[in-house]
Amino acid sequence: MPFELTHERIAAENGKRLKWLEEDYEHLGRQLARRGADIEKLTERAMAFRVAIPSWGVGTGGTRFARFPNPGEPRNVFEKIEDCDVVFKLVRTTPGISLHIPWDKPESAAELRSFAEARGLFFDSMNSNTFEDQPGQACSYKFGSLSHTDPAVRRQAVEHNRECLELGGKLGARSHTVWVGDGGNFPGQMHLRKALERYLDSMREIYRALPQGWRLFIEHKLYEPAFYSTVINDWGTSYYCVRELGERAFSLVDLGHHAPNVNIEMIVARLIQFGKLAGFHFNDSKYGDDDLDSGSIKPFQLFLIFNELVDAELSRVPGFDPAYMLDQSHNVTDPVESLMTSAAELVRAYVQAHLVDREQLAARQQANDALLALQSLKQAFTTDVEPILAMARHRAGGAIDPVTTYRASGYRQRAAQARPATARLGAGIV
Ligand code: LRH
Ligand code: MN
Repeated sequence: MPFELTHERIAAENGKRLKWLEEDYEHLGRQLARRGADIEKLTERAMAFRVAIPSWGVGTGGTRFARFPNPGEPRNVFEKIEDCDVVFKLVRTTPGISLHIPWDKPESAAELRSFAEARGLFFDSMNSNTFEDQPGQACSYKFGSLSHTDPAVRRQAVEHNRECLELGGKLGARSHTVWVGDGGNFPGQMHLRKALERYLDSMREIYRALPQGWRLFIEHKLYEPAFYSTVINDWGTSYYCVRELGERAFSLVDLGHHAPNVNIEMIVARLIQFGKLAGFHFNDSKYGDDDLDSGSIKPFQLFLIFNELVDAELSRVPGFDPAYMLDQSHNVTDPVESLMTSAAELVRAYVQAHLVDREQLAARQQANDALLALQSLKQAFTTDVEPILAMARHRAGGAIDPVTTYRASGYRQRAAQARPATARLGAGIV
């Protein structure tokens, strides 16, 4: 591959910033020590944090109105992995890639697997797609897929999910995420209870096909593409289904899939308590499923979600093993830059959540001292942990300043030369 982001380039850029980082790190270390926190432990936690990259996130996203492709768009799954590799090289927390089928269906699974593993990357959760029709497809998903009234359509959708499991097995994946857009646009269009029954019957077949050691994730969503009723519309319905399916089925929380102002950290606490939290599709939103960059709109909500996750981690909740993934649509930024900064925002929320003095918080909760209980959280959230995040990246061989290093590398410009634009204009999320 002609244009590669070299470790030498990263080291050169780091060299310009290391002295300042060491000063800031040492100063923060003293501040945190006064609060009884060990900066080295926090840096180790930051280095150990992992979040998967969505393959569909390295291309430019769009809306139903338009999509404005970036220069050097990845044109196939291999070029998507090249761009995921750049993100991993610079932030060091994203070795996992979540594929979407058939968008990423390879000629040879073995070739794709070795291409990724040669770069220290692996395949995280698989994602099926029964929300759009493929050329030559026998049955249309216009009126649904796993919950469709026509058993032939349901069979086709189940078969597609089985193919995803089989391909994922060859790629080394260990989980499968099922999101369906099934729903209705008009009252009366669907029988609400029967639709869910049909969906569950289809999911039971998919669950039966789950390879040894795999987990099955159900992703709920309030609305879109259906605008009146959605079969798997909220966490309660998802939770009921994963309980029905069995011990290897879990509920995945996409942050953008809730009505405005829903208390998502409380849904997370419930799913943790019920032992059914699959993990996350992290993003942010102001109104609907906007798929904006994580931490860009509601950073305090992101912190409060990680506060629940860290509390569960520290209290060793049995079976607590959430899968972290980004699921964003980068319509106006360079996707590589958005993925790097979003991955960093997750580590920030995670490290800040580890700064919460949980003994102090528990005492204040026990005493019903509402104001100081909030202060226990706010002190952690308002602590600038950037020196820890940068030092963790540096020690892991990444960039102290990922975006500046990426821009200095000229990767995007060189990608544009090497990847003549074939990207179709038009609309749509990818
Ligand atoms: C649905 C969703 C789902 C993916 C798709 C790309 O809105 O969040 O996770 O399959 O986006
Ligand atoms: Mn999602």
